[in-house]
Amino acid sequence: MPPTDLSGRSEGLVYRLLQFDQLPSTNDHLRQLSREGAPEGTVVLADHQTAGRGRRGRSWASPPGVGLWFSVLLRPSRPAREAPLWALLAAAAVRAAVHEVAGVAAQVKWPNDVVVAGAKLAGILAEMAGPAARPAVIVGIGLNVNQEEGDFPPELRGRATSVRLSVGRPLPRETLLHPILRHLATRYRQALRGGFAPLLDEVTHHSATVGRWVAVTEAEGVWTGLAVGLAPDGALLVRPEGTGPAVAVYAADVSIRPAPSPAKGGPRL
Ligand code: BTX
Repeated sequence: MPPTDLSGRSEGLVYRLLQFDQLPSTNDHLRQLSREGAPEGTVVLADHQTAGRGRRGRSWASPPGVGLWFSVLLRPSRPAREAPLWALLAAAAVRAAVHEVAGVAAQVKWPNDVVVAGAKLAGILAEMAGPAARPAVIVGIGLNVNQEEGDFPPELRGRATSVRLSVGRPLPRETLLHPILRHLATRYRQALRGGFAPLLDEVTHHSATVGRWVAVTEAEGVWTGLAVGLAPDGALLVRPEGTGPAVAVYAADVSIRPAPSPAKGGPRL
């Protein structure tokens, strides 16, 4: 079935919104449209993804009727930075929108999640596309809106949440879509005009990670430390347990862990 075209303009960014009943992955479909020259602001939304993706080949549960599964094409005029900053930009927009529309007290969990009390409400998959001379960024957003606990696969129960579970009532999904696009456009314009510093301040302020003890899982192994801030390029700065200067963490999984006992003498904020 051809997509429904629900286009509009938000904060100076012209959105061309293509709505599908079902796609394997909105990121993959938008990548194809990007190759064919789709303009900045193209949005691909699917009611259901049959092969929704997270990072590193992980899958993203995207059942019909309950979530917002969509991808936005950006073509930044300044040199495109790597994915972490774009993922943080989208996470900040989702956090602001769910707070504004539904009063959800959400936080940004570095590098690409929005969480409520530690449970995953939304995940972002930001991917670079296109030649270096004309870079494109595909920002995929998966937001759980109306799932009840039993709607999540067993392995996600207790680790995933939805707007409905957070506020105790269902919400029409479209009431969240346009606010997210508006908050995304505001932050995008601001970043292009004046850089990412205000975004990093916002993310730090609403962070579930900065100021917490974390376990950092990298290809080489797992280590623990205190997350002390964000670097200008979006890396997470972690001071290893014991001693030493903060290390910039880029491609890793980070999980929150309890503070070590004082006897171990870890670093302080
Ligand atoms: P991630 O790799 O950080 O997280 C993936 C992990 O999150 C999974 O391994 C699983 O443990 C958990 N998970 C899977 N589905 C859900 C869910 N619905 N709610 C909460 N937790 C879940 C996160 O990757 C990035 C996800 C981006 C998804 C969007 S949807 C639109 C776009 N298209 C696409 O294929 N991906 C993006």
